[in-house]
Amino acid sequence: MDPGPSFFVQLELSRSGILIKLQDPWREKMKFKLNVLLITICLLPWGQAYSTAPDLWGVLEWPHTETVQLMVTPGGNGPTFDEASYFGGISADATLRIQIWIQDGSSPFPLVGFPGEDIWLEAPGLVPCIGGSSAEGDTDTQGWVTFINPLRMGGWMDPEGEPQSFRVMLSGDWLRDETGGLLAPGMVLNSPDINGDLVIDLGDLGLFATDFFGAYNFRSDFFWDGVLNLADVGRLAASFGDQCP
Ligand SMILES: [Ca+2]
Ligand SMILES: [Ca+2]
Repeated sequence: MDPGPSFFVQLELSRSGILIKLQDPWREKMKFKLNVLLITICLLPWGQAYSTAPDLWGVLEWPHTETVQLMVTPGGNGPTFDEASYFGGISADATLRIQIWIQDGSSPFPLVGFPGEDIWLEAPGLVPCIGGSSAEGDTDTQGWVTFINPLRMGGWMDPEGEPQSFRVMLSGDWLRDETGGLLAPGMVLNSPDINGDLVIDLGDLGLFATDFFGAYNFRSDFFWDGVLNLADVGRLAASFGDQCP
């Protein structure tokens, strides 16, 4: 009785992938076609695995131990990062430098030329214009990006809210450091666009008046000193009418 064709399957592990050999001693033609297909699959390099799921991590240069406040506006007419302040209106250079690394086996190397538009800052309560909180340039030859120019955003963060809620994002995921910790500069942001509709107008003036004549609220404390007075009124007035470019 004819036992029919029998197949052998052989697996080989190599740097270029897993080689699967299917052998059929009776059907040489089919074996050839299968081998062409399988060898084509095997030629895909291992390295392509991280092009879809890269192991990226970052380093945040952040020397501050106190929380830093930064006022933002939709039109980008707020202070620069190096004009930020600690509580009390004390000047603080909050220039944000971030270095991004890619892990290839045991040896990491800087992620060079990564698009700045895919690196951004976000927190609950903040509303960016399109691209308004992204890094302006791509990562440099050492993997660094810098945030120094005004963000284009409205809304506000609650300083009493979740710690580390102001985070660095990379392609939609939280960027973490080598040990898995969040990259979260200790900053709180507010904006004369209090209601976060990306234009500073009478709607915001009404909310500001509510805080000014009522209970203190951080959202209106643009000159961050715990009181609402002419310094805050001045910042609101200076940005009235501001909107996304
Ligand atoms: Ca508004
Ligand atoms: Ca104030």
